[in-house]
Amino acid sequence: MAIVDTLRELTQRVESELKATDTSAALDALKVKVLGKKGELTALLKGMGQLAPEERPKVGAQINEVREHLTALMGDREAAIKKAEREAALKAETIDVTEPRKLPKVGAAHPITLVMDELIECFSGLGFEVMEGPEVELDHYNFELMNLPKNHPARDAQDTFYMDDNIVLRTHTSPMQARAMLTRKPPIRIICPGRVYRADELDATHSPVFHQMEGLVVDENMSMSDLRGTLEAFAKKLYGNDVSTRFRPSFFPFTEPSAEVDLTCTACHGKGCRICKDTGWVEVLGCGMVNPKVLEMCGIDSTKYSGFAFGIGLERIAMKRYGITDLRMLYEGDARLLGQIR
Ligand code: 2U9
Repeated sequence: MAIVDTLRELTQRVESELKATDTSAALDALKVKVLGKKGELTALLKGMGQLAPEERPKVGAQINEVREHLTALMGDREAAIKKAEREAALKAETIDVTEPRKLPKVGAAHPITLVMDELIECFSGLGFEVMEGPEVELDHYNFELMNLPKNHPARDAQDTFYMDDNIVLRTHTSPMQARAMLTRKPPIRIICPGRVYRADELDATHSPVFHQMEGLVVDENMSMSDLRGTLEAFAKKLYGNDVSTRFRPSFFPFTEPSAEVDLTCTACHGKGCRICKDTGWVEVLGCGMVNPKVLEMCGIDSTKYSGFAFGIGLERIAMKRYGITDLRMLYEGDARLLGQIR
């Protein structure tokens, strides 16, 4: 084949191959194949030795013309491919800043913890100090010092978890307060929040583990009016100024006199509704003047000092506050319930 025909055929083939080339890598390969040191055009130049000397300048010029033509075409193709590749990369890397982000799952404090923190806040503001103590207690602190002697029904195995004859799971946080009286001097102003245990079956209103916060004040001249004032201030801090307290006589072995305390029903503001069974009041806590026998057993001179104490069930407050109707819901750890309460 005459070299002119070879050049034409090569030009046409490379032009059509170039059209089909759409990546930088394929283009580089084509460049090497055609224009490279061992490429087709170089081979043609090298083959010129076989031509008659007078033909060489003409054919050399033709080869160079084709080289320039193909080099220019490849340059154009390279620019087009680079542009397309850059656009594709930009498209692939585009971030839609308006797309709603996936929210991380955020944990929340448990309703009991929320209530406990709020009560601690209230009583801290009233000058109380928080004291915590062991959940596994000596019978002596849990019962004996609380004026619950050996034959008391609360000490029955049906009501209390015994580890052995002398060790129980505390049935209230009172033993901590006994420890405080035995180790400190009045004035004592403490709250003891924490877990307590009773041998009850779990149902909608009972649980073998629940939470309390008990408070104790021991000082000179403490009277029922100090107790009332303290609990009235607490109620108003917790539920607002239009809430009042109502005291009804009651009995506890560790307090004398004792009372149950109702607060104005916050659902109906005292008018009467389903929640307060049309009474306008909701029972919230128990309290009383510390029994002088308890003071004496805990090493406090009951002729010089008097005291008052109260006990608040945290589950009851949490259930009322968050509209939870079954106690068990507080212990099931169901994120559908817990996620709604912050
Ligand atoms: C000492 C002396 C007396 C704590 C008191 C109550 C009344 C009371 C209940 C409330 C709801 C238990 O969790 S509950 O079921 N408690 O009614 N608690 S007086 O009296 C004390 C505490 C410590 C040294």
